[in-house]
Amino acid sequence: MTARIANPALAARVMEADAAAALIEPGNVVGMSGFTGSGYPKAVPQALAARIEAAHAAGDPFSIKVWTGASTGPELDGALAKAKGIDFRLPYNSDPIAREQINAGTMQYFDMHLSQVAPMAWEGFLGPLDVALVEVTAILPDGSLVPSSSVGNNKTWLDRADKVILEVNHWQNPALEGMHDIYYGTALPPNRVPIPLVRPDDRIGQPTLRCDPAKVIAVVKTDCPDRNLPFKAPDAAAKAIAAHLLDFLAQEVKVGRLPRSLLPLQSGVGNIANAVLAGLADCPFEPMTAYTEVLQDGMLDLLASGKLRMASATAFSLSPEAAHALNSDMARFRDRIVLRPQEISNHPELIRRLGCIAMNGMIEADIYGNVNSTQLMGSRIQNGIGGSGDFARNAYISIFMAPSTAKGGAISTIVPQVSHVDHIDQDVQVIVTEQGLADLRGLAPKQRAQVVIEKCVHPDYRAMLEEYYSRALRDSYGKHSPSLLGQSLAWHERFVRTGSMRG
Ligand code: 0RQ
Repeated sequence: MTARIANPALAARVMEADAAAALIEPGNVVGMSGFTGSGYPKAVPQALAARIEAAHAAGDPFSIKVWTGASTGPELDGALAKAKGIDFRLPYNSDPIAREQINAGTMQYFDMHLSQVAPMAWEGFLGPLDVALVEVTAILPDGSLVPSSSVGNNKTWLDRADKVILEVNHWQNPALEGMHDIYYGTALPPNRVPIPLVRPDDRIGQPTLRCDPAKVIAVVKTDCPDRNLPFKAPDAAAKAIAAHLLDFLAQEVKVGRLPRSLLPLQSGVGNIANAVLAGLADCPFEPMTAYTEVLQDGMLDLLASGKLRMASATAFSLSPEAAHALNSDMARFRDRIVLRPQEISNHPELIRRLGCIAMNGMIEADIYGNVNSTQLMGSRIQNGIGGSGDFARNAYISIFMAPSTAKGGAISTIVPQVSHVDHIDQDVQVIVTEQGLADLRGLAPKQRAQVVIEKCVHPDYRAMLEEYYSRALRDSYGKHSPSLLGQSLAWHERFVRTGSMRG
């Protein structure tokens, strides 16, 4: 078996990764495939990194601008960042080397809502795109492309780029063919029309990506696994957060605010999200659906057990074991999974219409329910906003969760004021820590503060927070959302100075 390249014109453009990388020029903007560690190109970025390193060794400047779907893997972001080859990056990153360079101020990073990347590219706001570098599963006889384990922004990169380089990855399961739904009905205003999706399972497009063969300058064969990272077993805090959240959902069903099958689930990445999904396996909700951006292990387990009827996403983000389970039983899962472009998986219109239950991690929240998802101590990027804003603002219920402390207790994640705001209080309805769950729906600021302090803060920080809040109630300039401007960020300032928020 070898990579499936059934179009003769494209088969004639097969070359080694080094030769393909030589076609990318210094300063090029390269739109790459890849979303949460799946479906990203693996060979050409590494060959390009080697070329960049050689150029630097010879004293020549060489860097590129990288656009992707979301996070990729060490062969892409890691290799290119290590070579100091990326001077600008969008829209989401979790690579540690790239993160270090962003925080050192040597890489520019445009952290965007994931639903907005493709529209902004079409609108011309991001500038021209020189090269699309996209991993696919196969090339069909008519030159159309079977997408890989993520769709992300590939449709837009292939359409917008002047030149296209394809990696055909033989490692990807051929049975992925037919799982994708690529919608070509988007248009720019004033010609935009409603997107005809009313159920999470609706298929509104075609299973393959279109690509003008005349633009394809190279095709590279690969046989490389995705970056499948193991999940940590949920710790006590993750289990407690999951338990609070599942109780809340059960109560919502009981009082009739949610149907017994819940509403389409959106779940963020990470161990807490995975613990919540694991907890859902033992709940009476069924048959559930998911309209989300990533399918992680917990979702796959729910699909396998039948609790989850179907799942719509833009990418997989699986542990090695789950990737193996999926690949060895693809036929069973294929008809119940739809992978879509991220402008559709994360589309505000669709999230609002479907009534998603959004469950995302956070860095910190304040007493009024503003949430910081991205920046440690207000200035160091962790990953990026990703899809959390797309879902939070438009969800039926928008939930954020985190342990109540970080860094061994030196940081309280419930603070007087967040050091950076990603999600304003109006977009945050429920906050959960291992201490408890704050249901903020319908509450005014001072009512919200009371519930957050009572339910979510760690006991080590409760007295400090109560003390701050009572001073704010007394001395604040306004009494709508009492705040002491000179003191509300003092906890963060103390951590930066001393290594602990504790007084
Ligand atoms: O640092 O790695 O040095 O120990 O931040 O924290 O606890 O590992 O968090 O993996 O659950 O991710 C918000 C980042 C949480 C994630 C965030 C430190 C902590 C650790 C990471 P170390 P954890 P998780 C769908 C939705 C935005 C995108 C999103 C995220 C590190 O959920 O990226 O939601 N969300 N997308 O020690 C200082 C605090 C801290 C703190 C934690 N208050 N102050 N440091 N840390 N809290 C998916 C996509 O969009 C693709």
